[in-house]
Amino acid sequence: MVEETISKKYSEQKMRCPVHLSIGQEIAPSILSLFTEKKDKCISTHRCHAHYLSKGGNLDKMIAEIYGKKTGCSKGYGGSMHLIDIKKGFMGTSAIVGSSIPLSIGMGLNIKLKGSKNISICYFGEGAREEGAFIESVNLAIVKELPVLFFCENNYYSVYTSIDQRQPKNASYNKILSNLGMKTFYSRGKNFDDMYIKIKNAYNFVKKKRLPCYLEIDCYRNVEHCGPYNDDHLGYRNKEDFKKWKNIDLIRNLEKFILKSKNSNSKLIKKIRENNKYKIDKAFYFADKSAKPNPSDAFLNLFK
Ligand SMILES: Cc1ncc(C[n+]2csc(CCOP(=O)(O)OP(=O)(O)O)c2C)c(N)n1
Repeated sequence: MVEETISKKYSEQKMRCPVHLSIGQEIAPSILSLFTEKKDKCISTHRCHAHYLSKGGNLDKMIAEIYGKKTGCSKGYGGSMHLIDIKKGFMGTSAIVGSSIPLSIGMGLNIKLKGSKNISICYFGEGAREEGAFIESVNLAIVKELPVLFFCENNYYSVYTSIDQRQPKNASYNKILSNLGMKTFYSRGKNFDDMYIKIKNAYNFVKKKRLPCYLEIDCYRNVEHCGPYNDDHLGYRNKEDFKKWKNIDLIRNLEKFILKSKNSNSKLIKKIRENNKYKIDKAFYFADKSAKPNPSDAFLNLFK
C-alpha cells in the first residue's frame, strides 16, 4: 500500500529521487519480520522499501526521505535508495550493487565479537550475487563462522537483462555454496507454506548454530526496474511470465485463503487496510509539510 501510494503520487513531482519498488516481492521480508528481533542487524540494496518497513523502519521518515526533506531518515540527502533506522536495527542500504554484502560481514563479526545472540541479515538481488564481493563475503563468513543470513531475492532480472543471458545454464548457487560448506535454503516462491518454512528454518539455523546460511527465494517485481510505473511495453519480459506471477501473488492469495477459511475475519483485514491507509496518509502529509534542507547543508558531513 505504501508503494502503491508512491506510484500514485509520483507524477506530482514532489518525489525527485528514483524509486525501485518491491511490489510483487513484499511477502518474503514480511515473513522474515515474524522471526527477527530489533537487535538483529539488517542491510539492504537500492530496492529497500520492503526490507526497511518489515524491520520496523519509521514510515514518516522514509517518506520524508523520498521527498528530500530534513526530517527524512537520511536527512534528505539520500532518497529512496538510502533508508536507515538504526534504532530498529536497519543499518542502511547502498545503491552500488553488491557493495552492502561485505558490510553484513562486518555486522556479523561485530555480533560475534560481542557475544550477542542476534544475527546479521543481508538482502540482495541475484544480480548482486554476480559481483565479486558476494563470493568474497561468503568465503569469509564460512571461514570465520559468522552469524550472517544471506537473503537472495531472485527476480530473474538485472535491470532489463534476464538471468539466462547472464549466467550459465543450470547454474545453481545452492550447489556452489553447499560445496563451499554453507547451509542453503531455497523456495520457488509459489507457495506460501513452503516460503514460510524455508525462511523460518533459515533464520533459526543462523540464530541457533551461529553459522552463516544462504536463503534464495524466487520472486517477480510487478513494476518497472526503476520508477513507479510499468515498463512491459519495452518487451524485455515475457508476457506469459508476467501473467503467471500475477496469479501467484502470495499476498493476495493469502488474503483470499483467509477470507475463505471457516474462522475468516474479513472485518479484521478491512481494519488493517484502514489503519495502514491512515498511517500512509499521515506519512505523506508529514513529508509534504516538512522543511527542505538548506542549500548550505550540502556541504555538511563531507570528508575533507
Ligand atoms: C556496481 C553497480 N553496477 C551497476 C549498477 C546499475 N544497477 C542498478 S540496479 C541494477 C540491477 C541489480 O539487479 P539485482 O541485484 O538482481 O537487484 P534488483 O534490481 O533485481 O532488485 C544495476 C545493474 C549499480 N548501481 N552498481
